[in-house]
Parts: sequence; C-alpha cells; structure tokens
Amino acid sequence: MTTVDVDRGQLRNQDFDTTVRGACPHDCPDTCAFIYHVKDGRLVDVVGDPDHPMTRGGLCVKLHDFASHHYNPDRVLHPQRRTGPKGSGEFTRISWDEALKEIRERWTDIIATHGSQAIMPHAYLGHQGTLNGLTSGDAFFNRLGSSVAEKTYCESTSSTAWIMTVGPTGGLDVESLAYAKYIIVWGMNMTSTNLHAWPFVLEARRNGAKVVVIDPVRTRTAKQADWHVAIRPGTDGALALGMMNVIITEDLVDHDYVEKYTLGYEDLKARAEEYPPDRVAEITGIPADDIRKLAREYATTQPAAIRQGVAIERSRGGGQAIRAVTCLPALVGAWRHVGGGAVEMPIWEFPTNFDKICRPDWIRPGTRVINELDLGAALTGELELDPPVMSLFVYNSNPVSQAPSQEKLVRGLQREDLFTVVSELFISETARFADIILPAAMQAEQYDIMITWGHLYMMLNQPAIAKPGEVLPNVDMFRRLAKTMGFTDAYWDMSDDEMLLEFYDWNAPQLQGITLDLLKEQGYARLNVGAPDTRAPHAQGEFKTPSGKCEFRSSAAANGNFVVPVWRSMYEEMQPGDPVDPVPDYIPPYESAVSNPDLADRYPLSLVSPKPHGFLNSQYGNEVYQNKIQGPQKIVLHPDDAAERQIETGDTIRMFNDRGSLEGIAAVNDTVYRGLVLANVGYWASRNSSGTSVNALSSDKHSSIGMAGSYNDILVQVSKVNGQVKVETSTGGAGRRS
Ligand SMILES: Nc1nc2c(c(=O)[nH]1)N[C@H]1C(S)=C(S)[C@@H](COP(=O)(O)OP(=O)(O)OC[C@H]3O[C@@H](n4cnc5c(=O)[nH]c(N)nc54)[C@H](O)[C@@H]3O)O[C@H]1N2
Ligand SMILES: Nc1nc2c(c(=O)[nH]1)N[C@H]1C(S)=C(S)[C@@H](COP(=O)(O)OP(=O)(O)OC[C@H]3O[C@@H](n4cnc5c(=O)[nH]c(N)nc54)[C@H](O)[C@@H]3O)O[C@H]1N2
Ligand SMILES: [Mo]
Repeated sequence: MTTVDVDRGQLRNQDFDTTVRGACPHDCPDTCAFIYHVKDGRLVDVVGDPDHPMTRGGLCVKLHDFASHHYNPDRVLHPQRRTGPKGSGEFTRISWDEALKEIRERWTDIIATHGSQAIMPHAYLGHQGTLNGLTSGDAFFNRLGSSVAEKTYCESTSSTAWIMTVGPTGGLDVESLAYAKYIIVWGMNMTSTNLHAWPFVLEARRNGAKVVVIDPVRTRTAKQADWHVAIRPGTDGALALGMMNVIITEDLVDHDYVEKYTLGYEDLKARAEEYPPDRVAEITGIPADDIRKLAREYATTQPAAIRQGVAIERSRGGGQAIRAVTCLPALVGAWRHVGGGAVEMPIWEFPTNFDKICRPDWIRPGTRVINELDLGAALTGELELDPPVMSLFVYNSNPVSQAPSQEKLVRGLQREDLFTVVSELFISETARFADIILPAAMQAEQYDIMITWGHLYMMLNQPAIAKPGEVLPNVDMFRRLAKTMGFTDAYWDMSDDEMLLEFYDWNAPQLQGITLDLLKEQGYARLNVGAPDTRAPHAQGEFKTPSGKCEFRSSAAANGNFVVPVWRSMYEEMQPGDPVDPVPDYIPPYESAVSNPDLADRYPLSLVSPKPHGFLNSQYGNEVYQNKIQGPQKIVLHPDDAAERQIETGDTIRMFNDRGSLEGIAAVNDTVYRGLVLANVGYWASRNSSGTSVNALSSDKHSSIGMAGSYNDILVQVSKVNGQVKVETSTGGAGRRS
C-alpha cells in the first residue's frame, strides 16, 4: 500500500499492516485528523485523513515526520534524577518508585514547614487533550491544596474580551469563511498558524472575496492577500475605533441590527468620535485614507468576516482591542449572513464539564492564585509570597522558552532550595533545571479526546503503538501521584472512558447522535451546530451575554480584570482586579516612543516575536527536518535600520534591552517597516549562540484584560556583534551552547 504525503507531494511508499485513527496533539486551531500507519508494532507514518473536511489529507511541516519524532533518541523514556548543578542537564536514570518516593518526601516536608500553597503547578498546552491537556493536573493540585496556577499564556485575554462582548459563543465557523465576500485576517499569520483554514479563504477569493491582512509584518500570509495593512503592534484598538468612526460618520451602520441585537450603541458612538482617522493614523501608522477605505469596504461588502488572531492580545491594550474588533460585525450587521461575523475560537460550542475535570470544589477557601507568566517574579521573590514557592511541578509546558523575562526565570529556577519536577518528552530548556524528570507519553501512545479551538469537530486520538520505556500519559501520572499522596477519592479510580463520559455532557444538543463508540469508529464527528453553508449563529442576535445582545457596553466589565475560569483552574471567586472600562477603548502600549519616550531613546525598535513556521512553540526546535525548514534564529530588520547600524544580511547581531539579550543572524528586508524588528519564538536557547531565546527580551507585564502576556509590547536595540560573542545575562543564559 502507498500513501500520499501532501506536504511534500510525493509518495512515501511506506508498508504498513495496521491503520489507527488519531488526532494531532498540538496547541493549534487546526487539530488535524490523523491516520497512523503501523507495521509490526512500529509507527511507520502519520498522514492526514483525506476525508476530514479541514485536514483534507494534508499535514503541516511540523508534523512532516511525526512517526520518527516518536523514536527520537533524545526522548526521555525513564524517570531521571539530577546529578549535576541545576541547569547542567546532567541526570541519571531512577525508577518510578524512587521518583515518587522522593516527590512524596519532599512535598510532605514542604507542606509541614510552609503549607501546601508553597507548591506551584505550572502547565500549558504541550498536549491539547481532555485527559492529558491544559486541565489534566487541576484536580490533583486542587486536592493537594497547592497554589492555583492562572494559565494565561495564550487566549485568556482574547477569550475574556470576546465573552464580555458576545458571550461564550463559537461565532463564525472557519469553514463558513468560504461564503464571505470580504475577509479581514487580523493579527494572524494563517498560512503558518491556521493553515487548514486557508483553503476556505482561497475558496472565498475564487468567488470574488477580497482578503485583507492587518499585521505589522508582511508575512507569508500578507504576501498572499489582496491588501496588507501594516499596523504598529499594540494599536489595533485604535484602528477598530477609527473604522467605527468612519462607519458611524458616513452612516454605514446597520441600524436595524444595532437596535434589535446590541447594547450600548450611544456609548460606543461617543467613544468612536474620539478616534477620527487622522488621529488613528498617527497612532497606528496607517494612512488616514486607508483607514477610511478599510472601514467603507468592510461595512459595505457583505458578508464580511474577521479572522482574529491571538497576537492582538499580546500588548497592554490587547483586551480592549479585541473588544473593539469584536464589536465591528454587529455594527455593520455582518452576523446576519452565512460567512459573516468573526472567528475567535469555537471552543465554547463543546459541552465540556470543566468543573468535573478540574474539581474547583476541592480548592480550599482562600487559596492564592499565582499567574504563570509571573513565574520568574514568583521564584526570585520579586513577587512577595508568603509562603514562598518551594516546589514547582511543570508539565505540558516549557516556560524557559515560552514565558516572559527569561533571565529572571532562569535565576529563579537555579534556586538550590527549590524542588522542581518536570514531566516531559525531552530534556527541554525547562527540564534541564529539574530535580526530577518524569517521562511523558507521545500522541501515538495515548488515548484522548482532543480539545479543539479552531473548528467544530470532536476529535478522538487512539493509541497506535505500545508505550516505550516507562513513559506515562499525564492522566496516568496524576493517578499515580494521587495514590502516592494517599488520595482515595473515586476520581482517581475512573478509567479513561469513564472520565470522558463524565467530562462531556453527552446529552447536550451539540452532541446528539455522537457517542464515544462512534468516535472510536470514525475518529471524529462534527458537532450539531449547523452546517458551514447555512450556519449564521447570530443572524437574530442570540448572543450568549447576560443581556442576550452584543454588548458594546459590557455588563461583565464591573468585575474588573477577571480571567475566564478555564484559565484559572476553575477558581470560583472571580477576583476583581483593575477597573475595566465597559466601553472599548485604545490603551497605548507599555513600551513605545509615545508612551515611554525615555525608554525609546535607549531602545528605539519595537519587537514582535510571533510563531515559527517550522516549530510548534518550542516543540520540534530539537528536530533536524524542522530546523532545516525554520533555519537558524533570525532577527529581521528594515534596510534603513540595518544601514544605520552597519548591519548586513547574514551578520551575527545582538538584540538587547534591560531585561536581557539575544543573538541571531540578521535578515535585512522590508517585510518589517522602519522601527520594527522580528525574531520568532520557539528556538531552543541552547542552540542559539547567546544561550538565550527571544523571551530574554520580553516583559512580564500583562494585558489590561484577561492577564495575557505582552510579548509584542517590547522595545529593544540592535547592534552588530564583533569578534568574541558575549553573553549578557547574569546567569550565562538559559542553556548550554552547542
Ligand atoms: N507553525 C506554527 N503554528 C502555530 C504555532 C506555532 O508555534 N507554530 N502556535 C500555535 C499557537 S499556541 C497559537 S496561539 C497560534 C497563534 O497564531 P497567530 O494568531 O497567528 O499568532 P502569532 O504567530 O503570535 O502572530 C500572528 C501575527 O500577528 C502579528 N502581530 C504581532 N503583534 C501584532 C499586533 O499588535 N497587532 C496585529 N494586528 N498583529 C500583530 C505578527 O507579526 C504575526 O504575523 O498559532 C498556533 N499555530
Ligand atoms: N515571545 C513569545 N512568547 C510566547 C508566545 C509568542 O508568540 N511570543 N506565544 C505564547 C503562546 S500563544 C503560547 S500557547 C505559549 C506556549 O507555551 P507552552 O505550552 O509552554 O509551549 P511549548 O513550547 O509547546 O511547550 C510544551 C512542552 O510540553 C511538552 N509536552 C508535549 N506533550 C506532552 C505531554 O503529553 N505530556 C507532558 N508532560 N509534556 C508534554 C513538550 O515537549 C514541550 O516542551 O507560549 C507563549 N509564549
Ligand atoms: Mo498559543
């Protein structure tokens, strides 16, 4: 038998004796349907399911050799104990019994001395399953009484702002993009990060749609669009308000829709009046005429769709910007049409019983919440915590690569009195600092329903091969840890299927006709939420907000800087934070020439650090093929900025600010405007000559709503490196040089 590998367009000629249906484990909106090919018990290939309406038989370059990723000789297959100094990467094999005994003894001691809140979990979306993903450890840690981890690496601001505006709705289906006549891809590099939705954009274009990309960078997606609108990072709120200003001034508003299905139009109108195109042009760097044209085209070319990327949230005003963008479709009545409205993430259509997964009822009253992006501050004592964090348990996450302020974080992880356990597939940049490493299973070895945030199919992954060595799926690891800590709750005795039956509301209308057995047979099933060619979820309002309307003036804003519970381990009390303006506004970045001119004197360049095409966050940063696709760590800068610094393409250059530095290879071109530099996240620090990666530069300040990071709200300076490479961080960087 032969299969076609779509991404290379060539025959793989792999022999196999068994096929098993699976699904991609990654934190990506596409959640592709897999077919595992197995021969004699060995995984020989993984291909995209040609019948799945989004996967369409193609996988991305990251998944190019997913079968051999399972057999990477660097995988952690057994528990390990540290033997060298912290961060040295020196470990020796121990048994699970020894590892669990040490964890029990150290934790028992820490709990007796400091209390259970001295233990901090740290998890994100290394795996996207219901059993093994974002929330897999929540029940365990809530039961243990640890600090509650607020997991706001991604989407927490977007989702909070979205829910404040339209409620927990799936919104526009990406497959319905095919029926749009005007598509704005706003802060998303779709052809890298949402590749399987791009064909629907192309289909729309074949039918006459115009495609606009709003991005500071002329990305591979922007190059394929009809119009690239280059915006300064962190200024999207101003652009959306400027568009509203034009739409309202020129009376392009759908008054009937606004009247029937929205709340707070007069407030929004008053706010938009503050943002005439000339003012917005100054803020965003977009010519005023372009702002007018964009507003007019968007309002008058229906159905108009907005594909919102996560990048909009990653600056100080990110939350209000997403509020503003999310108001646009209601203002022009785009929701009336199939293919009109906005796509944020459709996760809310899945009837997931998060309270049954996470067990918030086990959180002891008064338990503190620590935000994961504050990890460096929490470990170094910059954040005054009583008790201090004495033990850290990391799973599904690589904070040294992905969390902000790398130098501070590394300093914290080097604390000799900190007991760090990391569950991993590889000795990641974070696992390098562990006292104990626990070996985790990879996708072809485990079972799960994947949580999807980019389409409307429920996806089941079934194991195709035996687990190598002593690896464990996260769900099994937490069962073992629960027994180790003496927990006797029925929760820990549930089988995987019993859990999945409890973790979803199988009687909900969306799951009518869908059963676990059906998923085992078919691999996936579309939710009963209407077909892409007829679905118009808000044609008659029916927003899931308290008022049932699209809330231009948010009734939830009174709660302040709250975070949607999923990101807070279902912490019950939504703690009020900074007051939030109930009407969208533009909040200037923390770091820009306007908001901080002194800082801009020293660090005149804005940095964006978007996703790498070849890696999935830091995953595959250690793989040969993906490194070939991605190339070495590049720093992209504009020809004028380069010339001023005598920099040419290919030079080794150093980017720095007060928080740290990064070395990379200069790529001089005009995909970035003058004053903007780009360096992708995801490279392994140990493979960069500086021993750091781009988060050495980022700050641990949060977005104004929803506590996301401010990764694209950073000022830096760049200079040429002459002669000897000098490492600037006090710790010598995050990792060893290779
Ligand atoms: N290949 C690949 N795919 C991925 C991932 C990966 O690592 N690699 N990661 C996955 C994950 S976890 C996520 S969250 C998604 C994220 O996917 P996206 O939403 O696409 O996010 P980013 O790649 O961070 O940024 C997208 C674009 O936003 C631009 N940008 C930066 N700041 C701003 C701004 O302030 N305003 C505007 N309008 N644009 C801005 C950047 O230049 C970039 O081109 O991708 C997923 N898919
Ligand atoms: N500068 C900058 N920083 C960013 C971003 C950015 O755009 N720019 N993006 C942010 C975003 S959107 C996100 S989502 C975060 C991502 O942050 P993370 O989720 O921490 O990112 P990953 O690099 O994917 O790290 C996941 C780790 O989990 C491990 N893993 C995978 N599967 C399993 C498993 O089944 N079990 C266990 N125990 N471990 C497993 C992987 O080997 C990997 O080391 O990064 C954020 N950081
Ligand atoms: Mo993300």
